[in-house]
Amino acid sequence: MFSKWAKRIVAAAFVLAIGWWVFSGEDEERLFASALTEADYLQPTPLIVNPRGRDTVSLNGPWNIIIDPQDRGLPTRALGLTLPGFFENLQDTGPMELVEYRFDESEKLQVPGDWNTQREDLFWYKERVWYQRYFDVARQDTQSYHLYFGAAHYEAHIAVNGVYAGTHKGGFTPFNLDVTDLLVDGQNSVVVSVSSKLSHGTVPTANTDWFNYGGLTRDVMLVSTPSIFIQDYEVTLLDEVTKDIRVAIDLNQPMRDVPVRVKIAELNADISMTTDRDGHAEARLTAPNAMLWSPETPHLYDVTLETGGAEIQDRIGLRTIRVEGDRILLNGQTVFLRGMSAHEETTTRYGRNATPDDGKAVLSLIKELGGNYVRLAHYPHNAHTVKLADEMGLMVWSEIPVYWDVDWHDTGSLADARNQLEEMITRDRNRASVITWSIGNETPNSDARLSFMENLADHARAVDSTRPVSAALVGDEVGQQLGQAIAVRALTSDDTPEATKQAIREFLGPLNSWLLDQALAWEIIDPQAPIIIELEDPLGDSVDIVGINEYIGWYYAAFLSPVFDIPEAELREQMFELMPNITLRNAYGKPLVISETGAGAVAGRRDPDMSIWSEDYQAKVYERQIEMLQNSDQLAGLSPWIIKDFRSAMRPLNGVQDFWNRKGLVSETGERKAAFHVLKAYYQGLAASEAAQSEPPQNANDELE
Ligand code: GCB
Repeated sequence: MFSKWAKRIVAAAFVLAIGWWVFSGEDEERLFASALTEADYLQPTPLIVNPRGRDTVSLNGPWNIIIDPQDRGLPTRALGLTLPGFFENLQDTGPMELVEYRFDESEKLQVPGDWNTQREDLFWYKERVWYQRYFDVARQDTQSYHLYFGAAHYEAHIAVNGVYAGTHKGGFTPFNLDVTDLLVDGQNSVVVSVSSKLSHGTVPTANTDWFNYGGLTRDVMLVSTPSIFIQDYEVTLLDEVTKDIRVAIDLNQPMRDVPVRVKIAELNADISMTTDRDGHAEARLTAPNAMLWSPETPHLYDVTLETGGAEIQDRIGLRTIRVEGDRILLNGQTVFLRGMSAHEETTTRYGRNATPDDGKAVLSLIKELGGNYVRLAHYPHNAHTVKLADEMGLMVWSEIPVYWDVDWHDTGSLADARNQLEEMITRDRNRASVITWSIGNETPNSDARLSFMENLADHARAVDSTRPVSAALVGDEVGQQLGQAIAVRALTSDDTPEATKQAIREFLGPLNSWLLDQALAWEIIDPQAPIIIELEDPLGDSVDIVGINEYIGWYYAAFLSPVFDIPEAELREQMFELMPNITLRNAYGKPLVISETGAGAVAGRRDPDMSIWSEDYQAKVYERQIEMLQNSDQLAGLSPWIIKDFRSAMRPLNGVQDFWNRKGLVSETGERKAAFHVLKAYYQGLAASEAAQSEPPQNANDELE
């Protein structure tokens, strides 16, 4: 019927059509490239404050998982089609259906919990894991439903009943998604894909001296609210003398004339207010008998907030915190921070803290030391821990993971850091224990970094104007000036071998060497004079509390030894000798907090010869530090590094570290090292003398005696 040529033409057209269908739209794309690009990401809905004080159902427990190191479960584009990937939680319904994954009957992981310590083969795993579980909902039309994640490290994509619902970046802050329209009455399925991979563009980057455990590391819950509800609220003591309190709420929508009631029963406060057109309401009250929160009296008030028949319960402490000159004032009184730094790891489990008890074990160690303060490094810790700090009476430094070198030029990194900062503050602004928001740790000085960090400082103040902003500075000046002091001493000592003097002169270069000689000849430099180390990092000018990380007694010697050609042992000895003569200060007249100092020690290793890694050496560093810090008038507190040995991929030294950073005062299993007792004696002594000073005399005669 058709000619041979006609058949050929039809066949060719058919092949071309198929080819067009297969490759259309894919000129620029890789086969099986993810169809979920950053441009398509749906952002979480604004953060709901205090979900645990509302109507919630826990989604903790075992979740089904699929390990996906090649991201194959993400929606992909192939053959001109967009394939939904594992979000769909597809079930094969017959023997002829090809579905190459299955959540049902898969392996399980506990949520909350990191994957690294739940399965040996996932210990070093950083790529993608898919989580899935079912949950029942008795859906009510009047209610809104929100999936709340305490944290997912680092990036999470979420789908409900097969529909992609949102993405969150940042491994230590909470987020929630409004899933009202996606839920059905009865059984629902949620799928979460979590990737723990960090890169140059993430905050933090992959370069961290701590272990970034992956997965759904904190509580997951379904929060149910009316359609109009209180999204956020603040109860703040404005003045410690008048005891004026500000109560403010924000609805989830800009809606006027919505009645809201706030009760603080113990203060006989029962406030009724109505929202303005922005959905905001606020009121002031004066409570002359209010008891102020402090580490000694960590009193919390039961607060109930109510609108539309839905109640929120919270327990809130009342206190003021501010900086005046180089002092930190809690409730108008100078307070000295007797603290410790802590990572979010405990002695009672390997891995990331997941439960309130985990956090409690860490905070209890700091209480045992006689501490009143904890630096929660280097990222926001679990909400449970901060609540416990409220209850146990520990002041908190809360930090975002802007650590070492993030990409200062990348607007994406800045947006990410700002978002983590805002989520941290929003979550915890009602926690009396939190006295400062830290915008980062050891960020090296440059113009780009300064404008990045100033942006964060401004943002912190815009979100919360009631707390000082801080940062832990790397303190380049410490190493430099210590090196200088050691060089001057060596050059002026008759005991220094000529070869060493030569090495130091070579390091200084001919000009500096000549200048130094002149300065010594004119007695402008006195080799025996006290050493004043002043921090001039310009970031110090932008924050309210200047944190400095200094490791005098531990680092520096190893760096200086090859440069000066002086044996490390000798340099360590010199550091110890110099320490009582060193004064640390900042150029800005602000409160100075030693945000880190310390030394490594293997628990149980004792050595009267003071070799490094012994408990004895670590204890000596603590003793000298305590002595040295008495010289600093600006000193407002300290949080040595660190309460407990913690996991770090950066610490491989076998037989000593074995991937643990050993600067803990206790080992990973809780053995107290000698330095623990040194610091305990110091802190308990300080606490006792503070208590004695603040105690009113029994009667007038007592005072005279
Ligand atoms: C630091 C860092 C901290 C490290 C610590 C150390 O300065 O801020 O993250 O773990 O030193 O052990 O060297």
